[in-house]
Amino acid sequence: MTSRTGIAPGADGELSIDDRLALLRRMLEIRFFEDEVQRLFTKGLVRGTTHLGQGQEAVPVGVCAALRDGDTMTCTYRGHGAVLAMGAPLDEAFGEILGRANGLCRGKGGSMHLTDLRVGALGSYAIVGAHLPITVGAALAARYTKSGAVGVAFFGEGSTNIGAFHEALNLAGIWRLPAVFVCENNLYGEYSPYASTTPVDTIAERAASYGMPGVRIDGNDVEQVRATAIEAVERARSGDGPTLLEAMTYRQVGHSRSDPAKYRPEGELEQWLERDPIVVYERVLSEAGVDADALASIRASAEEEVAAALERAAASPEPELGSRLEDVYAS
Ligand SMILES: Cc1ncc(C[n+]2csc(CCOP(=O)(O)OP(=O)(O)O)c2C)c(N)n1
Ligand SMILES: [Mg+2]
Repeated sequence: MTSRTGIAPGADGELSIDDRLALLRRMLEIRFFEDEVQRLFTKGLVRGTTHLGQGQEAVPVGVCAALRDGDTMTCTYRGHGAVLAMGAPLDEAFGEILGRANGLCRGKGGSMHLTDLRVGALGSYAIVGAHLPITVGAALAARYTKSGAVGVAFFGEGSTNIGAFHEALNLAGIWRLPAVFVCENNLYGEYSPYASTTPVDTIAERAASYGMPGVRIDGNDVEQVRATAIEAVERARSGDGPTLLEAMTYRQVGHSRSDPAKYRPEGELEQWLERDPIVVYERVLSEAGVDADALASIRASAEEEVAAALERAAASPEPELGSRLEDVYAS
């Protein structure tokens, strides 16, 4: 069975060059997708808001490469990368953001609510922390039905100051549920730097309160993310309980929409741009013998695929008026 990124899950051995190129390719698709969303937003074609994650791609791509069919994932409003890393089609993701009928939620959810049950993406949630108990529920369901599935939740470091985080980890810890909690520590919660809101040095150490391992990793190193996620996923699948991963990363853009991120100290962005996960990985692959032409052609074909997906989404009609009463229910 192949993972969500198209490479063998849980393969302990060295990644083949093809596997490594698949990881790079998925990161590039997500990057080009989000660059395009930013352009669409500036042109006034996106209703509502957007929260982009350029610079954080290695976290969802590395983690989802450790998952297999049947596993589930929940994420936040900054979740385009996670949903695409699970394998949601690019054109339907664009369609959702543009409010088109071909959208993942038929155009009713928008950027903050990308969902694709076909690939185990149980939803993107705008309420900070709200999805962690949902992943606990998915993990409990997996235990109850003996499906062998693992539930993953992605969230920011700011979310670990909210009650739902603590309740979710407590329950998952006491019941040793098959869950992996992935904190994308991008150093800011909206406009507040980490140290101004969080009284512990690391998020990983919060795991101790809930009887699970907490591991801090370089979230801009896709292979390190994948390797750590494989261990956590295997631990969960084999009945040994949940893990809290803290992936250190950086959002290269503002919190949302047109936030220019003026609150960041001078030079910080430039330092992190040098550690851009895609640039870093291209260098790793180049040192491993992949030639510059091959890397350039992967870039070009990812860019083309994203452009073609956008064209298909833009050609999709707006939802019919009558569809507003579909997918809603009252009991
Ligand atoms: C319960 C709740 N409180 C406040 C907000 C407003 N809010 C939106 S994003 C955000 C910051 C979250 O930061 P973090 O968890 O670090 O995630 P990041 O945005 O950095 O990915 C806040 C406070 C919200 N959406 N929900
Ligand atoms: Mg944050």
